[in-house]
Amino acid sequence: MFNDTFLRACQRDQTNSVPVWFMRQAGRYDADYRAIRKKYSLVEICEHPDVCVEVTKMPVDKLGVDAAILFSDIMIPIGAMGLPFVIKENVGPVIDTPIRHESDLHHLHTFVPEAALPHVLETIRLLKQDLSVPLIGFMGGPFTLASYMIEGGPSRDYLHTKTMMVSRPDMWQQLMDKLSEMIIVYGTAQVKAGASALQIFDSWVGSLAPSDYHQYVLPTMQRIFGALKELDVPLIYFGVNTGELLSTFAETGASVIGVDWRVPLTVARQRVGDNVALQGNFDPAMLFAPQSEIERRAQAILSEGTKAPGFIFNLGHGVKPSTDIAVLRELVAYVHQFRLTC
Ligand code: 1CP
Repeated sequence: MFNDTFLRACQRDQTNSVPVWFMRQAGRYDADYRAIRKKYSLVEICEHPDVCVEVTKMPVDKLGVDAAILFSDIMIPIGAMGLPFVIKENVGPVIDTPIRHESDLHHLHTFVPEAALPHVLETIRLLKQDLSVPLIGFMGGPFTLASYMIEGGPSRDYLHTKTMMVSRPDMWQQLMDKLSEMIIVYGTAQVKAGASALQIFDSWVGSLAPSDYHQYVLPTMQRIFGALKELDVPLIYFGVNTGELLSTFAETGASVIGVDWRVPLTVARQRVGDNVALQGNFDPAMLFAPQSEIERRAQAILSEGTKAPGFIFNLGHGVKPSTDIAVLRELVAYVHQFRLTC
């Protein structure tokens, strides 16, 4: 039987239980996953649909979550746009030839998903036949992708990125346009192949002041969500440290807004209004707390989150690789036994 609780909560419909999934739920915390990673790199997993299907399904089978998220990375389409990257162990994506000059932008190709990433779409088609829960497709957000492309890797202060944004707004906009085009066609291709929802990970956009977000990013997000809305699937928008941006996030056209643990859900609800669902916001570091403390915090999130229709339990950011798989399993069971009173 197909479990549609996650989709119903995204649409703010009534559900019998609160759906739960975890960002970065692919099993870095799991020995079976680590065994696969010994044989294949991250990119190689994505290039082998049979392996990619197995890895995507693992958390559904092992944890009992209500949604699967495609195993991939936000940088995969960037490589396919002609900007090569490598994933460095314990660092993240690294680009040797970052975008710094106008001519660097001209090297980026138009992204045609079926031609560039046929194996990703094949993986989604296989998953569609196989899964008993909805599949979430995803893309990076334009600011977050731009930050890797301009900095050349992870950054603390996004100096090159912010400098380009304010001193070369023309170049910044060209990059935003190229990325929004990629995000729209890639999201569309993922849904056509079988994804039931899309999440945009704009993980690092919370580094911007609200006025800068409004001026340099919001129009691009409105263009993206405006186009993706035609697909008629839930559109989730998430970033870290975005408390002060939440009211503006409600103007992007996203139908679900992800919240991290720094903002209480009642405050988040006031900021986003009643026309969107909320997703979050358990602090992933608190998965290392004693079981009773984990349950106390989960209970608080559940009672705050369910005050209005449309709540999906998640972490406030990704699962840490050293998390105990049993703790994740127990947390899923705890969320599922919570009964909605509203
Ligand atoms: O090779 C490896 O195993 C390295 C670890 C790894 C993995 C498993 C990376 C490198 N990416 C991924 C897969 C990945 N990335 C998924 C698949 C599903 C899952 O793990 O459940 C997803 C959803 C992502 C998304 C992603 N990649 C984000 C957004 C979410 C977030 O964590 O904020 C970001 C920012 C990236 C970039 C990235 N890729 C990898 C790392 C370590 C990072 C972050 C680097 C940084 O801190 O800047």
